[in-house]
Amino acid sequence: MAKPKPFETKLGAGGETHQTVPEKGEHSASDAHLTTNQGIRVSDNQNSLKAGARGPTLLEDFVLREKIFHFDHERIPERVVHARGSGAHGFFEATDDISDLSKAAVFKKGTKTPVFTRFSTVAGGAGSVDTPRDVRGFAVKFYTSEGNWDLVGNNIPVFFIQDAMKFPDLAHAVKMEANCGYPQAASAHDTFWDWASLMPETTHMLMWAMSDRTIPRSLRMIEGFGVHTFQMINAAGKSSFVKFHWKPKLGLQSTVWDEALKLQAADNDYHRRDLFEAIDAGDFPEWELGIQVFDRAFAEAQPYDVLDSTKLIPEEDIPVRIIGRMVLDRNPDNFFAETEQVAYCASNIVPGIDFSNDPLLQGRLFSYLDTQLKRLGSTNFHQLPINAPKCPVINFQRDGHMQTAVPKGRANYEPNSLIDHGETGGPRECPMTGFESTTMPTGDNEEGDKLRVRAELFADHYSQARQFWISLTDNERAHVASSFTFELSKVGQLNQVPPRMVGNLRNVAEELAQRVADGLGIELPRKAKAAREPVDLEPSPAVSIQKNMKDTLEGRSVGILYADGSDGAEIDAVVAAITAAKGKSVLIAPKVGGAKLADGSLRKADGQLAGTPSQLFDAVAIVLSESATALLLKESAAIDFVANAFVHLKAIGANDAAQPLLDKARVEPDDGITDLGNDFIAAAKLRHFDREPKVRNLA
Ligand code: HDE
Repeated sequence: MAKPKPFETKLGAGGETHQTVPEKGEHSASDAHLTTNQGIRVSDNQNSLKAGARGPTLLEDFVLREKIFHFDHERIPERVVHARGSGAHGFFEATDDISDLSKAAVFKKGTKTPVFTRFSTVAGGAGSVDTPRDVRGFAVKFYTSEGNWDLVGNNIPVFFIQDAMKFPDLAHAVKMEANCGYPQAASAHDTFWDWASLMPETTHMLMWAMSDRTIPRSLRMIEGFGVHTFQMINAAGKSSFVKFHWKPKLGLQSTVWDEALKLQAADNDYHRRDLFEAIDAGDFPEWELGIQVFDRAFAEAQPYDVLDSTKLIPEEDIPVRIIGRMVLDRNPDNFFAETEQVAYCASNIVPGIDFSNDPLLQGRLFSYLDTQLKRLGSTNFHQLPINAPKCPVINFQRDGHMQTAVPKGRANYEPNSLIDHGETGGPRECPMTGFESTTMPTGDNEEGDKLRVRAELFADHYSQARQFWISLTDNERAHVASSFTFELSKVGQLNQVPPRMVGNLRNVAEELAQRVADGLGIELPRKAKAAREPVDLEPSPAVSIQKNMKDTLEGRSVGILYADGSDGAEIDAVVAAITAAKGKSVLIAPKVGGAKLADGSLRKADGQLAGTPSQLFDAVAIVLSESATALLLKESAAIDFVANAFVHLKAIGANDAAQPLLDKARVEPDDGITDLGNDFIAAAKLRHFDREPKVRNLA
């Protein structure tokens, strides 16, 4: 008699179900019929069963009841934070030998590991907009040969709080207000700033949150950070501390605030669409994975605590060593099944990586597993195809809601003598290769006393916030000051909050505090007493976006406005130049169908002017005839198209005939305003921050 086998699942085991609807052209005669979930063919999917043509609907109608029953339960609770997100499949490839640091198979040079990555905003609900001022989640599930590793990070290297105890307070304060249910997806309101101004430890993160990092141009152009200090463990059991970094191949790029606001109006799904369309078109977004590696001696020599998530390690002190790359090359087939049901757990870790004693990380280790039970409704959520490891899963956990596997035999306990362990080995623990928590102490509480305290250096809330401020360009500093001013101006009822916040900012930079106070029209308040006096650190240019931007059109798009009478050759030349520079062209005409060119031919448009404003693009080209220009001078959408491109600091290339439109839009000459030749392509690769003082009061 065959011996019973232990329970084993593989990714996709439950995936190909009878409910899979074939793609077009894949139908066979037998699957071209609708059925109920019990497989019964449906004869009529238009009409419910009634007692007479005008009579009441009958309870007997199991087809109707099943259809509506399923519909009624189609939503699961949205994530309590990070509800709105976009995901994609891809792979991670280890490109460097780091066996001296980690024994994890995922890091073995040349190894390719499938991943599923989900980007998210934090505060808004699942149906909110893509471009609010907000931190972006950057969560990667690595389906490694040794089990799933989830690196659940953000696009900012530090966090608001130091201890998990404060997380529910942070989330409650930032999300829509408890009584009225607004604002959605915005931190600019009373409760957030009330809380933040009372929590000086948020200051460093607030500096990042008020910077252009939180209004990214594209999810393909953000960095990612593991935030906490982690450990890597090599085959000899040696531990090293690491911080994880994702660096986008397309470089960092943000929008300006007015543009981010206008993007919300133009396209709620701007980032989701951008990611999906890029992958669909074969322009696969790519990031390098880097690590900062350090030891205990380094950690102990720093003026901050490496276990404090409100602190970073300047890249100038420990350069980021690149150890691999991630390419996202496949869109999800089904948003719900994959992007919605993916369940990241900060506690998912593999041998060769380990946690640290960061008290924020420690709290996360429980939270994610717990939340998945609420969201997905079952302890068997790991069996969903998007969550299932791609290596064997063998254990004696059984039963539970929606158990989709059918474990065979009597053996559901360990140890047992029911299973033949033979050569293949049995489901026993594996001391040699299994995950072992490192025994190396990582904190300073090696005696193990139970204490509700924070380590001493956690009390420095301002030094790195100050370092961030002095590391930015003048424009970036102006943006931070304006963001604080804007956000605090939205504090409606709590008059004590803006001065309290500005009092905290005086510990960061007097100049910043003064600018915000002036912007708010308040007296400079008393400086808040720092829990620990900040120290002056060297600037860290790595934190600036503008100092690290890439001069490229790759991944960027150019909107080309044309109209009746435009010269086809001129359009073609611009499109060719953009394509050669690896950019994308989008043709926009005043009418939906397109426009009749000078030679009488019709050129189809990709978008109509009124619905395709310039905030959707990185640069614009205006190719018009004199007569079309004259008509467009009376068209506000055309004037806005040019004027917004100008104030959003984008390159504008125009032919001579279009000049009156530029004049009407109050475009002033600078390096970003060109004809349609090569100068335009060079200008289109950049944002023209030098222009900013002309279009915005940067005081
Ligand atoms: Fe999260 N976080 N978090 N978080 N987080 C969640 O898990 C939580 C923290 C992050 O695309 C939730 O599945 C606690 C830091 C991302 O599905 C929840 C604490 C960082 C995502 C949760 C933190 C993050 C989440 C909500 C403090 C950056 C989205 C739904 C102890 C390093 C993942 C869910 C996705 C999601 C709890 C702090 C990043 C409730 C308790 C720090 C990217 O479990």
